[in-house]
Amino acid sequence: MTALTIKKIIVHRYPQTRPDGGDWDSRLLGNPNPDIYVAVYENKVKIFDNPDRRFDNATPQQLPFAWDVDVRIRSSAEITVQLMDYDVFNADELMAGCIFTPEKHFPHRPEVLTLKNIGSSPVEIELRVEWEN
Ligand SMILES: [Ca+2]
Ligand SMILES: [Ca+2]
Repeated sequence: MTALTIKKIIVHRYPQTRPDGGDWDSRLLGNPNPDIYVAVYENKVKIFDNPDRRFDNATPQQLPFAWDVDVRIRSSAEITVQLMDYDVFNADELMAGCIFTPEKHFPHRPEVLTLKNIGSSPVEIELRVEWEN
């Protein structure tokens, strides 16, 4: 089995509003800006998240957001990286997600994987990884 380990996750761009243009959080409850953390799924099974290490009330001026992590994934698996908005009174919200299969989309095994999703939920996430033989 070929595998790689995500060592760092860096967010360079995130959707600043919901797809409908609304705020991620209610201004009535305080700050409208999202509280950002990441989640990683391998073949639709969640294998990592870090809500305790979120960036509260995030603004674009604070970019990039970076976390040191240690998440081992299979290169043949479908990997989903999600940006999440931590919420207190309801379920956390999915802000944006990127789906890729390492060996298919990065066959030359770079140490930096750039994930982008442009459109109604623009996002750019950089993964620093270590490949195994
Ligand atoms: Ca919210
Ligand atoms: Ca929130």
